[in-house]
Amino acid sequence: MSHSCLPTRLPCGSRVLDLSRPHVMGILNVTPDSFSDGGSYTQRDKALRHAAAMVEAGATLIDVGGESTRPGARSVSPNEELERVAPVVAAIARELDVVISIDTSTPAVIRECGRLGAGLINDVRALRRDGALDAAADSAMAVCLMHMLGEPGNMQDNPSYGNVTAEVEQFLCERMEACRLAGISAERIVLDPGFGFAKNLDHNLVLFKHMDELHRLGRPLLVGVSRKTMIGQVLGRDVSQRLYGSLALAALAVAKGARIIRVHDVAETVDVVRMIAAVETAD
Ligand code: PT1
Repeated sequence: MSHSCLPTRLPCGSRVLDLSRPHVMGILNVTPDSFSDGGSYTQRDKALRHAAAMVEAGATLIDVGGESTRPGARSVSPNEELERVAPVVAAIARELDVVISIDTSTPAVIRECGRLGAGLINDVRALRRDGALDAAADSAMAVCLMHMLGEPGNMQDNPSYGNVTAEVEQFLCERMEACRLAGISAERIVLDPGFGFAKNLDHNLVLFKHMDELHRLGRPLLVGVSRKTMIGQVLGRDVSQRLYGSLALAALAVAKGARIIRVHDVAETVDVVRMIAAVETAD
């Protein structure tokens, strides 16, 4: 299926995302640093101001994450995760005109954030945790199903594929079927190849090149490559020097039909995406 015949309307709780054009999702991490003030007013206010700046810069989704899922990250308890993200989700829902995405695999977090006004469940585990399918089915939120094998703690230990694109497609197809059986309609689903999740550099590059094949599944694609190791490996750049590499991949992902691009550098990516959209909608 070519991406030109993909659905253009994604229901996200009480909001609808118009996918006839590509969107930029801004990353909002609410994982406390070493000077931990998790759950404090300062942390909440800082997160809200960062979210507001990203919306001002053109982000139409904000992805709120309270558990790091980068390679090697450790997991946090559901209560700790909820204490971090719930106040931030509530504040964004109150103050900003934006779809709130919640980067979580935890059923209690899915349920509470849905109640607080979140519009999309962004689950790197594709609703495989116990109770996650039911929590999603009981909500009206959209769902992003991402490909990963194993857990963030061990996923980069020698990942191996015969045909990475075919295996990612098969996995996503199976998770869509699990959603269907749980009562989550296909109209709510977005798919993500999961760059940097259980994939080495070659896997990431081949999968990126062929990601348009995933459109056979009939659902919009979300892509997250911002500042990732694959860019550092190709360019020999430290994480602070990966903006141009990230923008190149954002442009290429949109050219291949991806509809949501998850990034740290919102203003820069919005220019890239708007320029491509202007050309693609010309006639
Ligand atoms: C992603 C994603 C995500 N990435 C979605 N959610 C992260 N839907 C968190 C590295 O190689 O791509 N899609 N949530 C961040 N995870 C990583 C993974 C960060 C790998 C960095 C790397 O550097």
